[in-house]
Amino acid sequence: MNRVDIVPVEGVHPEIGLLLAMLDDVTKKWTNELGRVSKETIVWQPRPEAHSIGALILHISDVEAFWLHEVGAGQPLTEAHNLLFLSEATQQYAGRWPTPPKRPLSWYMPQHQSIRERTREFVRNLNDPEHVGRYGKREFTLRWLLHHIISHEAYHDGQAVLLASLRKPLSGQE
Ligand code: NI
Repeated sequence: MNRVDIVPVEGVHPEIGLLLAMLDDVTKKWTNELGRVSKETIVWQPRPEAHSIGALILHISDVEAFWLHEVGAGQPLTEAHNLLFLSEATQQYAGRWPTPPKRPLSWYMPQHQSIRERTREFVRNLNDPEHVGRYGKREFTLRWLLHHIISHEAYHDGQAVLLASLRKPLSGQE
């Protein structure tokens, strides 16, 4: 019998290790499922101001940096970060998504990876699920912040995979 498990990252608090392992597992699954997509597919929006794969990758990364780097680790995001990740141009609750840069996936994924590397560093250093970050009038535990980023990425990654599938020709058709 093969056992299926999620193996916590070692060398940190067990809850932190489990959440870090879950976060990387989510990323691995959707990036595998997305596969290779062209620049044209990355910037494609099914209607004006709609989601695109490119804007979704930037948004997933940006939200991770906001909650874990700024709120969790107390490292404010820079203006350069906000411009690169289209933070202000992305108005997801108003249903407005910007047209992302026409760049290959080999440009987009390292943006996500660089955010993830800083996340790992910050979270490993904090290494306390009860650590509290403040935003507005609320306090957020590091445990909740990691949970939130895992579910946020899982929520948006399926949208990126769906957009890629909408661009593929139906089988038997050109
Ligand atoms: Ni979002």
